[in-house]
Amino acid sequence: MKRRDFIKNTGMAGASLAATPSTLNFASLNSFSMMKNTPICVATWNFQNATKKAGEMLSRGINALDAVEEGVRVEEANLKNTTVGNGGAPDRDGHVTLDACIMSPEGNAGSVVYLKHIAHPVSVARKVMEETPHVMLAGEGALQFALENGFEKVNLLTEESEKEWKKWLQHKNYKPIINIENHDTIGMLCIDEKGDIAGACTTSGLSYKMNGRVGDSPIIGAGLFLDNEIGGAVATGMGEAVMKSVGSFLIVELMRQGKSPQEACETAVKRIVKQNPNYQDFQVAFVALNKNGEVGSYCLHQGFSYALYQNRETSNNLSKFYI
Ligand code: SD4
Repeated sequence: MKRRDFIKNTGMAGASLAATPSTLNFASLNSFSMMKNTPICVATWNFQNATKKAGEMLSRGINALDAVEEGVRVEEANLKNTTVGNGGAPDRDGHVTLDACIMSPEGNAGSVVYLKHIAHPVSVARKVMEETPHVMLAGEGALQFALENGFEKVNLLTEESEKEWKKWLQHKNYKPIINIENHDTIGMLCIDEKGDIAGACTTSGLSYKMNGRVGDSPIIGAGLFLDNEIGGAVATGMGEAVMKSVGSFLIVELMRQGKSPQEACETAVKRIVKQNPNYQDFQVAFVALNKNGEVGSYCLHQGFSYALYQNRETSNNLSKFYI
């Protein structure tokens, strides 16, 4: 008998087993198989166009990995979103450089950092995952790989973003404080009809960042992490704080130990507060989804929301916050 069949056949009996790490997984899977509210797609911020796209694909029976890639591509293509993909704000020297990553239910991962001229970095990350022996490609090499794989070279700096950058150049006030107004990174988690989880995260990073700066979003464990037996987490906000706490990995490991997605997100934000005396000055936010389809979210400053597709409907949901 296959493990999955065994799990199905044991029904709720498995859920009452003592909560050792290995039996926890059985418990999660058991209750998942009894759930009615999948598929689910959740994303940072009010990106309902993206969750709708991915959610509707999931509702048609498409797998989580394909859905999550297509979902975040909606924001990569959105020229009005100045922190993701095409139309993203440049660094202080005028280069638009993109970071993205993707993870599959099998635990595979692909990532690109400091990628220029390519409108859909998440799809390049997926190719890295599927067609190379590596996890991450950076800069020139990532661009070369993208072009060799048929991605089109485009100018990502829109007239609007260039205008804003030129305004910024007049005072060059470089204090990469992230607040509610200039957040827009999309991190997304999908759980498909089979109960498999995939995730992606894509951004142009902090506006007017130093040339060469890479944030948390393409770093597996920081901007995104998932374990198909437990759940997943995504981050947005000040990447440096998320990287120093390996936030998404932390949340998945806390869920493995039995915390709910909500409790795990709260613990991760409080860890960041403890590590950063200047926590008043920046925003971080996490969204997590467990194998049972439970969603949690927590942010440092009030104002973060997440988009959710569930029961074939999309909604915007205000996150709980620390201050
Ligand atoms: C970064 N975490 O590069 C990203 C920024 C972000 O909405 O989330 N912006 O640090």
